[in-house]
Amino acid sequence: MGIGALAGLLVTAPLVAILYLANQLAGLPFVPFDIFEWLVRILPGSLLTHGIDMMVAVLMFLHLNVSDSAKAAEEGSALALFLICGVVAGLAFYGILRRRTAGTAGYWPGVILGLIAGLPATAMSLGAGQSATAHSLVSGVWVLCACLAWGLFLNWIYNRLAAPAAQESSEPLAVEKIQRRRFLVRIGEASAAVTVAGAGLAAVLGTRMHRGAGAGPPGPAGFGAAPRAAESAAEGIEPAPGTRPEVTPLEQHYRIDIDLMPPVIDGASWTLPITGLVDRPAVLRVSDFYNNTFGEPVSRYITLACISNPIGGNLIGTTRWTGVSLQRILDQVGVKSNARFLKITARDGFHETVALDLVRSDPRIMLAYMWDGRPLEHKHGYPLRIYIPDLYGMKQPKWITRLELIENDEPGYWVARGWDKEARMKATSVIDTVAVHSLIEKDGRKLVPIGGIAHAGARGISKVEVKVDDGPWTDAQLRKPLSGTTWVIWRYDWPFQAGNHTFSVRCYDGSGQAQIEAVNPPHPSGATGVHSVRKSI
Ligand SMILES: Nc1nc2c(c(=O)[nH]1)N[C@H]1C(S)=C(S)[C@@H](COP(=O)(O)O)O[C@H]1N2
Ligand SMILES: [Mo]
Repeated sequence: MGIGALAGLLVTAPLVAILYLANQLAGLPFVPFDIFEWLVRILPGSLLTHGIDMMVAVLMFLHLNVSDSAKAAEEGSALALFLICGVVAGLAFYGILRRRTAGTAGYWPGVILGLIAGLPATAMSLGAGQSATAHSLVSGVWVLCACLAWGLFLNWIYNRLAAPAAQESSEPLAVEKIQRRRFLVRIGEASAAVTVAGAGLAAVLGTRMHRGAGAGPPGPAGFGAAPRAAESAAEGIEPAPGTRPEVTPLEQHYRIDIDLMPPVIDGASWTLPITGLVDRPAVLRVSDFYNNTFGEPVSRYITLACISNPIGGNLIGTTRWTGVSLQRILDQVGVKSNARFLKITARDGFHETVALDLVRSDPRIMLAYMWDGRPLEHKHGYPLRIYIPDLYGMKQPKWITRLELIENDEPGYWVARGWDKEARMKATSVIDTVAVHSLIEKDGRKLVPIGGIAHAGARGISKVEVKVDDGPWTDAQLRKPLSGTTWVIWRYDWPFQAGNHTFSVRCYDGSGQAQIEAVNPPHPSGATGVHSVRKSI
């Protein structure tokens, strides 16, 4: 039995490497990721939620940056799952063959195994998978052939191991055992060699091919620089040393989506049909946005946060968004009087529905095509995503491919999976730094700068308070935010006292509403609770 599992592993590992190499070189499907994505889409929401919570908790526990490691952890899970499937398949295959046949049964079992694994794998790759850029016929044939080869190899190893026992071997038993062991060692070596060489080659060639292409897609030739944001730049107090940057560098901005590999959309052939209950159905193109078909675009600093962000987590970031007010675009197509909702569909199957009443009441709701003055990066939604103030990211599709005006509400992707229907951002505040090494002297007193961010969606922040140990809540200073839709940087200069201390922070939104101090996990409505930091000074 153990042999079956081992053979499964030895045959599946090189398969992963070869699939990866073909993916990097020819854009053929990377089946382990495709299967994982397929699973993510069909699993019940509650299970996924626990999975996500657990992953975030483990990463935070390991002090890994959640925004960097979340995708890596998912990729690791996808690979592990695929290998486990290979091991189980090997186990089952050998178990069945041993029971059914004395000796070998030729290669039919391998072909059947290849088909049993290959047909669903092909379907998942072509259906849910986004790893491939090659033609789907080529992709399908490739996956099927790869799975057949995998089944045949397993079969071959079985035959080699089973054969001597069946043909009344002339060799003494001990010799036979040694021969089998030697054979397994050779297979192990070959498997390791192919795996390492394939993965290594893919890594080298893959990065070479993608370098130069840069992180982001090219904008249409000659698009102008994005206009500066209308709002004034932040000013006032200096952030305490160690406070996160007020504008998140793009490469540090978190990424969350249901995809292991983000959809890569070709801007030249992308179209955006606006259909349903409209007077004049339209089809927009990338050039409509860059050529200002809808008039001057708007730029605005915006803080985006994920509803899965734990208290003090990294799934939050601020950058300058450029886009067109959705009101303007809807005015162009003429919304029929019975239309009450806008359904937004994305390339990856993600979708969300927005009430038209909300769109009419808020001209800031925009279709955004640039971040930080450049076309959206592929992973952040190129060519188009929506911005809806005050709501968590789960309500705001990237990679938009269709807008449809409809009469009745439909739950969005995550709403249908048990998350909050409103998904209004919770007020939250975080201590980024207790800057013990940047003591300042004021009026003969030593002060420790403490600082961080406070955020309450588009409601703004009116007050931040800091508490040390069991002392009183004391007002922090607020820096003028970059806009009404970003976090606010706060600072509190604390009179130095040696010892072991607990620092806590809480905030109030623009209307004076205090943040919720009761501890709640991210699911289903966004985390609440006070962020605290312990430090011995
Ligand atoms: N098409 C699509 N859009 C999506 C998602 C997705 O999975 N698919 N995830 C949403 C979630 S949950 C968040 S938090 C934001 C994150 O945007 P970012 O990855 O650009 O930071 O994208 C939102 N838009
Ligand atoms: Mo999210």
